[in-house]
Amino acid sequence: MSNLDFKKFKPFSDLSHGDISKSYVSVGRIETVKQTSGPTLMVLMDSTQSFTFKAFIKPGERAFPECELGDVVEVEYRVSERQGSIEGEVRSMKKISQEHVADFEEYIEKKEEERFQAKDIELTIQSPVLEALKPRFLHVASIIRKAVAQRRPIILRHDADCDGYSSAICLERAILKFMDECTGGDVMSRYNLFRRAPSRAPFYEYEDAVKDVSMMLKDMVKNGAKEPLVIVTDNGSTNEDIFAYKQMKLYNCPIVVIDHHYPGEKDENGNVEVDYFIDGHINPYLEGFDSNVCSGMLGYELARFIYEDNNNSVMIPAMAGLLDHVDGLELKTYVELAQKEGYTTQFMEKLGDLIYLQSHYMRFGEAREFFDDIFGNNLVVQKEIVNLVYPEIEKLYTKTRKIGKQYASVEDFGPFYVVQFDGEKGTARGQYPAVGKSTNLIHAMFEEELNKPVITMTSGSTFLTIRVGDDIKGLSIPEFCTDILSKELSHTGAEGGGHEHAGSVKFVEYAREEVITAFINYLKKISKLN
Ligand SMILES: [Mn+2]
Repeated sequence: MSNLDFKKFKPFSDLSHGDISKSYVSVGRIETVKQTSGPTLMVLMDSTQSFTFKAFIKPGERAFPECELGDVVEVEYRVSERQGSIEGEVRSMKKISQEHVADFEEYIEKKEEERFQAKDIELTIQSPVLEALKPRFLHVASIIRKAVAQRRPIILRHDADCDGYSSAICLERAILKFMDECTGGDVMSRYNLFRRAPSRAPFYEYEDAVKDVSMMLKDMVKNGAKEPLVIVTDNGSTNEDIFAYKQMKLYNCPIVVIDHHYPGEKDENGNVEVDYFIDGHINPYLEGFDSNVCSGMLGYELARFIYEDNNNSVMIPAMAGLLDHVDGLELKTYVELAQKEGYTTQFMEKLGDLIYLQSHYMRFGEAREFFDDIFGNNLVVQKEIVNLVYPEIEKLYTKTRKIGKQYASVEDFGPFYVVQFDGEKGTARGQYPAVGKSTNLIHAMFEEELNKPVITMTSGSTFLTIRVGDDIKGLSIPEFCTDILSKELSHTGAEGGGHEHAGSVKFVEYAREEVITAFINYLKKISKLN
């Protein structure tokens, strides 16, 4: 048995527009087969990259049916142009002999390994947190690069706030850049193999996973795609995400997480609970730090390990940190670097606020090109959209504050004030700002006006949203949920959580008064501690 000499075949990465009309022979594995109403489209991959071929017998008829998905074939073709890209017009195609398939697999695997391994590069800033996370950056970047190199579809899930978008856009750009390198710049691959989707709940919800699975299965049947890699950012580290992970794992999807929310304590194996369901995890808590290095910063650094030359501006991690209200050395450094590039703190805060508004209107939509522009692909749009939209946002905020001032009730609890606002009577459904943001605005307004700390409660028939002033001690919303709601009021269907001083609770409509009374009683206890 002789070894197949791969050197005599034309590597796909060598093909360029200069080869148009020339004929070659190559060997590759069939990665995609798509039957159109005209020709059969096939994507082949060799040790260098993937390349699209067009084979035609009759309109709508599958060409070379003996060559199936996953087969390694020898293909004779002529290079032609289609919409600015190049592709191969197949003259003949045949499966290579069984003994040579093993050679090919071995050869391609070795080459792939070299290609997808992330390079150990420097971080953009000096930070003990990021330095401690470096092995995790390398591990997760290699998983992502491998998926791209192997034409595995990618679903990028993220929180729908500024930090979540910031992290996701940084990753999206790096992934698409590396994908271009792997496909020779094929535009369709960017849309067939990559999808970004915001999650409305502050975690990867089961509803999201069901949508992802149904799209994935369609893609597998229709386009012969592999199971997708799921990337979750600015969400994903907490127990609430596990149900959705279990759904994706039923189909063997690899999953990686980039987050800065508290993931729970490590067990005796050094794992947090979600670690048993995912393949890679970046979170400052895992190395003994806290949430002050936010997802936008983690995504910005990780993007460089995926593809170093990725067009991300240092303005993005700075803006993410400002809007997520984090503090520390990293925020300070990124903001200084962004200022050197001409971005003022004020501009970044406005732009970040604008992302909340766009996200609100976009709901589940990807809006890839639009967000790419807002994040600086088009610097004129980035600048002008702030001038265009921010005055409108300010009007909406002023309106909300006035409504809050008129209708909210303020009660003196001794060491602090309790502000109560009806979120259903005081905000308009579907309009910006919604309840969460309105609560922030009203809370900030009363904090500024009153001479003691403030707790703001916005309630509706099925929810209670809470904001607590920094100086108030002993109060924890997650603790209220676990100790009081789930123990004493489990019949209300109440469920909730969040951070210590900002969170929300959902319950059935019958239970509104009960839950509010329980929280007021909890506050009375807290008032004695302050
Ligand atoms: Mn965040």
